[in-house]
Amino acid sequence: GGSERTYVMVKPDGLQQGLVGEIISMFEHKGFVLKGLKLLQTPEELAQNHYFELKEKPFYPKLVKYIISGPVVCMAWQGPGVVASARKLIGVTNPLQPEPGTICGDFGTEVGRNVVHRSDSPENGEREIALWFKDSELVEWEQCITPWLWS
Ligand code: DAT
Ligand code: MG
Repeated sequence: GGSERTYVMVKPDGLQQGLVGEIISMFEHKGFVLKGLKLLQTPEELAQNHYFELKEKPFYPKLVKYIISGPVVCMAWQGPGVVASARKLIGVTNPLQPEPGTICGDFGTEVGRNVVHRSDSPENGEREIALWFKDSELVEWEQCITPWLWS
């Protein structure tokens, strides 16, 4: 429904490539509502917690090291179908199988440098937003254009 939320995070390589503005614009232009936004140097424990499902994978240590290698930009976006839309707009996980016109397809290089994270399900969206944001960092507000964008 309209209150669906996803967690989007520009990864350290995305910041180095100057893609923060472009990624924010993409979600704004699609009529989604920004509910949380911050620049963060990620504590190692938070990175480990975010990727806990991948703990046993051989690439896990490298993945955690990469996420804490520089600042990230954390965002919570809300709107109808935002989880699936974010997956489509950002593209598949592996930039070596690029989907043209997506952030990951156009700007990512390899699976370990894929520019931006997006939640893979509404459940993980809520889990990740709760993990990366304090309640006080999530803002309740109404975007006045919403009734014109969504019927
Ligand atoms: P997604 O973020 O699309 O849900 P995932 O949960 O499978 O994908 O993986 C999370 C991150 O882990 C992904 O952004 C990059 C890294 N990763 C996944 N598979 C990998 C692999 N085979 N080698 C290196 N890194 C990998
Ligand atoms: Mg995943």
